[in-house]
Amino acid sequence: METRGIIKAFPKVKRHRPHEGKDAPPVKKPPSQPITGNIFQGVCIHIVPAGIGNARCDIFKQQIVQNGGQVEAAYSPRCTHVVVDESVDRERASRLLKMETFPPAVQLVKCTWLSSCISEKKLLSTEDYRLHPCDRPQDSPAEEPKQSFVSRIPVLDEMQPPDHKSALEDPADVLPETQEEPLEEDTVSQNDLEALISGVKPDSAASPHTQNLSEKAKVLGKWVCAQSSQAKSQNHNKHLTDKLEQLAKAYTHTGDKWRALSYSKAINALKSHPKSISSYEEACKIPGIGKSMADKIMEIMESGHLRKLDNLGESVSVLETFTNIWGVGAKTAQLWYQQGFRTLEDIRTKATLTHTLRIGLKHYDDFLDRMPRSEAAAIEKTVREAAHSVNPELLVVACGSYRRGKPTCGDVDVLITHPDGHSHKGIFSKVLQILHQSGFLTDDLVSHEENGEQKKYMGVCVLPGPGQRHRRLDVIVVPHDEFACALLYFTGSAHFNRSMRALAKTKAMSLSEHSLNSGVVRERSVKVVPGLALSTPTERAVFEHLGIPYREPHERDW
Ligand code: 8GT
Ligand code: MN
Ligand code: MN
Repeated sequence: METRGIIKAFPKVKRHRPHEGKDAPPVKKPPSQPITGNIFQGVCIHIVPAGIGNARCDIFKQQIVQNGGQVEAAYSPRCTHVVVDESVDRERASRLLKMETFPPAVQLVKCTWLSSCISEKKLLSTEDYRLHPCDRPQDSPAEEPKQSFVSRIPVLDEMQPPDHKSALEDPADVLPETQEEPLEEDTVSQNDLEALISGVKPDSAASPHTQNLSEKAKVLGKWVCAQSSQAKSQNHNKHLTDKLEQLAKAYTHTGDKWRALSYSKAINALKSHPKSISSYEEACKIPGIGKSMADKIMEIMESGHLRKLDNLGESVSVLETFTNIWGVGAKTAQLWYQQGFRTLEDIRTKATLTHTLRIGLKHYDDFLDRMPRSEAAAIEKTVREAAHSVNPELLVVACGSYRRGKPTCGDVDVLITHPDGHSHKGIFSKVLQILHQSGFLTDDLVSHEENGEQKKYMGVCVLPGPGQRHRRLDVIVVPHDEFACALLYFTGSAHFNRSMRALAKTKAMSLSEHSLNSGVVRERSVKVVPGLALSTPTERAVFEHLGIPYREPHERDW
């Protein structure tokens, strides 16, 4: 059996990594063991049960009292704090409490403040949790002020406090019975959401197709990479997912990654649900769908519409226009928005542009247009012929969405290797030179990225003949002993890959585009022992090492 040594760290280009380089916002939930102390000393709290639920209210009350605080069954002048569900805005709080105004001394806060105090074992400032007069309800689009979505936009996510997620959490996430979810390969925050489950709940009565699974299969049922994405090909809830996808997209453009990921998790769950959702209760039972999401589902079911979509405001479409430029992320788009830019013309004439962004702008329309498979095949063939003119033994494979069998492709991802293990060396620039000389490659975005022993090119190509559009092309050259892992990585989907890496992590393994290592030691999610590479001559070997059934590329389209 072949083993290899330590794998080098490698740079990543434009990989979508929420909160890169920052501590993940902590997931807050009340501790399972009751804690005692005095964190609520001198504090008198009234909890408005609406939306929180009696069971959860009782737990909160118990924890307040056990920690030296007082609980008032109804609002009284003794109250220092009034706690409401995430879904309740100030207006609704007034109605529930039958009070026009609140004395300034009383703090009207969301219940995440309470759960955060309990989990952090200290009385936290209410600043980030307070309900302001114009506050936006988290769960009640019906009551949402028109401005609210827009008002968040100018805030760069990098500027937000590390625990800003707390105010955004789905209430379901802080329920005591919330289960720990499998963790990501290299981050422990928002990616966790994505790494997870398709919505196939192993022990769910609502999922008859999972009822007879063995224990092992039940555990695997949590993992996207252990499921065939075909499960969602028969989407029984398209009327719901179409609307939610629009909202998820808006959150992506505004840089609200946490919400965007929550939505993407719920959308996957709905798509793979075996039937059309017919009730609020049914929606709530699906893992990945909390109360606020279930409310939105109900709104679409009942009205055929999601009012939140009407209130997105100008900034969302402007940010979308900007992030659609290749190389522009939410951060740059927000910066431009703050600088007063509103159109592509503004960007062309007023923004400071790098070489890459100029190319992105130049081919703006072409890059947005997904190409048919046949065109992707013609592009792959062009690259293959150039490679074979250098060395006819080179293996050339189109990966990405093309290999997953998608009818259209956003770009073409071509992987090149040589079976003898060394003749891949030196071919990278030769192949690209041929493609440049023939006029096939028109612009370089990243002309040469080294990633360990792998080399990557990102650029723009055009097929010969009239009326052809410019297309994005990625070319990757890898050593043959990394071929299977590279193939897996570049085939994706990105969501599938995250799931597989997360699964590897639970087995003291580590999966990258280079190798699958075992015997990995992590301390607080940081790799301290890189382990040794396992033999992975084929993609199938990777699945086997991980103990999951092999999935064909078209089954990896999560
Ligand atoms: P597409 O049709 O939109 O191109 O869909 P795709 O083919 O699945 O996406 P891609 O962005 O071309 O990425 C293909 C694979 O390459 C992904 O599965 C991912 O693992 C890997 N990958 C990179 N670089 C990047 C990157 O910068 N962003 C993303 N999202 N994935 C990347 O190698
Ligand atoms: Mn692609
Ligand atoms: Mn690509």
